[in-house]
Amino acid sequence: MGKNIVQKIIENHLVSGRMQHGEEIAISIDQTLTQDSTGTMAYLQFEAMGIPRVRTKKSVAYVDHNTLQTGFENADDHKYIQTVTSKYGIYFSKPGNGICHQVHLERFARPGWTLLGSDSHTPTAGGIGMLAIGAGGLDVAVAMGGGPYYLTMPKVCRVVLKGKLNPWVTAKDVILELLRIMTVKGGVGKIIEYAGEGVSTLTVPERATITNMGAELGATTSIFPSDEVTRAFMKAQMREDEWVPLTADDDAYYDEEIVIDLGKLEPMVAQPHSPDNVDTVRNVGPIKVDQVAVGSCTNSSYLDLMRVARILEGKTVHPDVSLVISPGSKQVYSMLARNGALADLIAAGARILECACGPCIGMGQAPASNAVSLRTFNRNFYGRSGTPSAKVYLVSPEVAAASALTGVLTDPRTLGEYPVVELPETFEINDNLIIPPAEDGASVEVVRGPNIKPFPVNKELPERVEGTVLLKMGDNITTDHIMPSGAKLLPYRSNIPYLADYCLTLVDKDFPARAKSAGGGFLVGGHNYGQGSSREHAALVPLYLGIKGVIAKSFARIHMANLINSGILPLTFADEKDYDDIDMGDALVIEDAVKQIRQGDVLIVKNITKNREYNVKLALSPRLKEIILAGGLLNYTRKNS
Ligand code: MIC
Ligand code: SF4
Repeated sequence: MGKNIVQKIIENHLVSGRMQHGEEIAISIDQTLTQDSTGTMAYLQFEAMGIPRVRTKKSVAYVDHNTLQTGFENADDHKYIQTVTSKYGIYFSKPGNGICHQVHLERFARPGWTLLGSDSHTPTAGGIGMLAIGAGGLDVAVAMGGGPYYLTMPKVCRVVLKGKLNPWVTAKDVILELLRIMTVKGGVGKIIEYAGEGVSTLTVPERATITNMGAELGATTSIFPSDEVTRAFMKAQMREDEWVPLTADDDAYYDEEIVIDLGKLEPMVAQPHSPDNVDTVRNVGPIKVDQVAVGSCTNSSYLDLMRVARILEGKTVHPDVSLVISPGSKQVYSMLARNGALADLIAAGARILECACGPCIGMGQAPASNAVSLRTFNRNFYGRSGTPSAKVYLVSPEVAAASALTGVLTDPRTLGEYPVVELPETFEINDNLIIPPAEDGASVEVVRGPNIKPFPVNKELPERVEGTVLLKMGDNITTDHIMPSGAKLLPYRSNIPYLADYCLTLVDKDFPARAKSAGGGFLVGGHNYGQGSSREHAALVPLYLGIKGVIAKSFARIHMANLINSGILPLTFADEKDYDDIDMGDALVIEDAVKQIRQGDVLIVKNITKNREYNVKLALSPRLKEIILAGGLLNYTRKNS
């Protein structure tokens, strides 16, 4: 039997394990990326590992999240990252150079290679045929040190794209349709591999929009073939020599298949507060819009912004709408400036922000109370915009631009002729904001500001694990619930004690105080607990608050890995009905925890308050169990090195 693309890349990088669904495998990592909001922690952990120089083919540190400098904290973190990366052999992409995923796609991503990034949207590089996976900072630190990345061999789901998109229907609508079909947990344990005649009708940036939001499906990653379209993009980026073809064999096996007829799609919208709450723009109707935001790693490419510029050219944004635009990279930004499109955007009334994540992660541009905000981003989780009462809708740049003009949610097909924008033959190449590391790292002094505080490290798992249930939650709790971000909190990503006072406050504002006075305990969750971001703060902060275990119906992949890396037990109910039985305040105990974990995959949790017992699963590989028993990956690595 032939091989699919995923199997081909994994086989080339396989360090241990068998490529069979459900088995633990380890793969070598060619490149890593970090961004600043997860990077400080990743580099602190890398330093703690005591390795003198990175051992990857290329590692890049981006600064794109914390670029608002309302106090010294963010600038201090930038200094820390710039010096620590110079010392250890990592390229540093300065603030102003753009969003990590957009820049990586333009300048570094390579078909057939592997990339591990401390950001959940790392799969953006799948648009160029790279196996690109998001992970917690500690996993990325290990990969920088030359260690392999361990994962459970996912299923491979083929998404066959038939036909061609109609004018005004875009790559964003393709992935919104897939979210409608699969939901935010439909991709868990899977890699999405795109195929079919429709693939060749999509440019690399359009493919990257699709792989980017595969993160919202919960998928391990998403990938497109590498073909002549890929070659043309890489040529235009002056990187044709790095191109290789990559296709699945004709008789390749897939675990699942979904067919999407591109010609039947129409403009779509994800409604509050979940990326899978999808309907057509037509069905949702002309709701009044207060804010429109174009940008983020999903939709901030040259093509995206040129189309927006063409739509707005010679017109004026509706008086009741605030339109903000953040270009994805310096390359995009300067090309728009040179060809005059930037002037058209400014003239139409757009507020131009720097090329960074910006409003996508709540760094400014919080909407007004109860406002409707249309965004070309990938996440519309509750509270993420900085205004909990705001209603955020996710749309394509075309829908965003059309609606910015009319002041209501608008199907752009009503605008008439679709502006034709071609991929340029050559992009503007100027890597002057990517600073290479020092050749002699030993002489570089790492600068640490006062905002950088030590991070918590767990202890070996005790025989008896006990505590009360400090909070009981429902399905699809996001890492934005567990550890909120935004302009007020992101500056403290290297200060766990400070962040602790905000943990889970979007669910229950009294949680941090309760956890502190109880000295820790358990959390109970529903399905897909921890979906969203790769931020390991969503595990480190609970660890700091003394959380010993989370019992849920199911977990999102990266968050579960982060819990294990922190030595927090990620337990799933063997019988989901037991979820209904547990209440906040119940006292739980796991006796002989170490023995039980070594003996099997099922543990008994006693509910002392109710005098009941529950079976919970901890079905982990022997290596992961050892990590839990050692009190996390750092202790485990120290013990075994
Ligand atoms: C996000 O989109 O939520 C982020 C901010 O990029 C995160 C990383 C973080 O929390 O710092 C992600 O997606 O991993
Ligand atoms: Fe940045 Fe938003 Fe992309 Fe996260 S999703 S990397 S915050 S642009």
